[in-house]
Parts: sequence; structure tokens; C-alpha cells
Amino acid sequence: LALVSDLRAALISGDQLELHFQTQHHPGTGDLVGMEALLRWRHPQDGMISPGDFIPLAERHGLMSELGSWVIEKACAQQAHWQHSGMPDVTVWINISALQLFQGDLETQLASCLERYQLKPAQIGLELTESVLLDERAGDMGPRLQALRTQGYAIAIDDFGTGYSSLGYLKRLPVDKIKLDRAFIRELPNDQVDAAIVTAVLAMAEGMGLEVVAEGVETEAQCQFLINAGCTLVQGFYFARPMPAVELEKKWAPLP
Ligand code: G
Ligand code: G
Ligand code: MN
Ligand code: NA
Repeated sequence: LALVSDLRAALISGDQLELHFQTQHHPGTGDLVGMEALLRWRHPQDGMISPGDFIPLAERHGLMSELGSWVIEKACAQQAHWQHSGMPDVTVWINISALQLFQGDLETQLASCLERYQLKPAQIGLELTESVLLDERAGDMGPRLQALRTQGYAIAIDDFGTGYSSLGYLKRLPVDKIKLDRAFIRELPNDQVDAAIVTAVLAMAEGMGLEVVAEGVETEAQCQFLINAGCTLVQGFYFARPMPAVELEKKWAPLP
């Protein structure tokens, strides 16, 4: 529980929290097509703590709205800064937790950030996991997602294939992208079952007019399989690890 009060303190001071960014690419050309914002907590004694560990803690102790707000604010500020410094104009994707959807007023908060930072909705994408989308406490997400998309935000289903097994929600919930979980990529190209799943998801998505991001691409062989299978968006250590904004600028900002 000491960690909870540490997290409270971190939210107040702000200087232990950071956003790192992982780039997304076209697998054939390596072109930059987007980036995902990933929260990091640099604990003064314990070092880097993974969001996988402290986000559940924040949710249990009523800190998630505040933490989520911090992420949205920071991601928008970073995107605005990048647009002023000539970085490629690609969508910055933010992970949205279940509690942000049914506790805070996500839509109002996004609108306020966009206005203050002079951003277009297309410059911010929202990643929602299957379990978040189907969480009953969030209400019927169909109309909400539709409204967000109409405004121009891009919406992705994160960790696709690992949550609920029903495909019915894909028909019901309007989204732009699915992010195919790295569990299906890891054993490519050798595992026949994974190869079949990835091929089938790509075909299904194409038929539905959805884009697919393959996650967790770590090797050239995985990348080559995905290119051959017609996947046009990839994310993973093979291209780049999540990194601080300044590192990203060294790679992608125009030379002065
Ligand atoms: O970056 P890393 O692999 O440590 O992330 C672990 C998990 O934490 C992933 O599932 C990722 O989606 C989640 N995560 C990272 N940043 C955020 C964030 O800002 N908000 C939420 N809700 N989840 C995040
Ligand atoms: O759940 P979500 O997809 O948001 O999680 C993103 C996390 O996945 C990031 O925090 C990142 O650390 C991790 N990740 C990104 N690329 C790779 C990869 O190529 N291999 C592995 N093992 N993890 C990755
Ligand atoms: Mn994600
Ligand atoms: Na994911």
C-alpha cells in the first residue's frame, strides 16, 4: 500500500511519470505510420514500474481517472509540440482503460485537450481492449464509438483475439483498426495454427474494411510472413522499442 501513496505523490508532482512512444510502420517500406503512447513510472526507489503492474493498482484505489487524464493531456501536448517541430503528421494512439470510459467524461476531456493544443481529432487515436469494449459498466459502446469516429478520432481494438471469443461485437461496434495480439505473432512463421489465424484475421478485416496492426513483431521472418500475408501495419521490437520522445525526435524529426 506504500505504492499507492507513492503513486498519489507521483501524480501530484508529475515528474516521475513519463510517456514513451513506440512507432508503427509499414512492414515493407519501414515508413512511419503512427505511434503508441505508453505510460512509464520511474519510481524513486524501485526504478521503472510497468503500467501492467500499477494501472490495476490505480484502478483499485480510485486513481485511474486522474492517471488517464494525465496520459491524455501529456500525449496531446507532445503531439502538438511535434506538429510545431515538423515531425511526421501521424496519429498518436492512447490506451484507454475501462474506468476512463465509465467514470470520467472522456469525450469532454478529449475535446478540451484538442482545443487547447489546436489538434485535429485524427491526430489522436484511442486503443480499447476487447474487455473494455464489452465491460457492461461502460454502457452500450456502439453509439459512443460512432460519435467519436464521426468527430474524426480513430479507434482501435487492442490485444485483439485474447479477450472475449465472440466475433459478434465486431459487427456491432464501429472501429477503424484491430491490433492483433502479439501472442499470434510470436511463433510465426513456423506455427501452422498461428499462421492460419493471422491469415484469416487479415482476410476477415479486409472484407470488413478494417485495418490490422500486427503487434509484437520481433524478427525479420515474422515481418516477411506478414508482408506476404498482406499485412500493412506492424509494431514491435524489430522496428523500434518504446522510447522517450526525445529519442524519437532524433530518429524522425527533420534536420534543423
Ligand atoms: O508498455 P508495457 O508493455 O509495459 O505495457 C503493459 C500494459 O500496460 C499494456 O497492456 C499497455 O496497453 C498498458 N498501458 C501502457 N500505457 C498505458 C496507458 O497510458 N493507459 C492504459 N490504460 N494502459 C496502458
Ligand atoms: O497491450 P498493449 O498492446 O498496449 O501493450 C503494448 C506493450 O507491448 C508495450 O508496452 C511494449 O512494451 C510491448 N511490446 C511492444 N513491442 C513488443 C515486441 O516486439 N515484443 C514484446 N515482447 N513486447 C512488445
Ligand atoms: Mn496498446
Ligand atoms: Na495490444
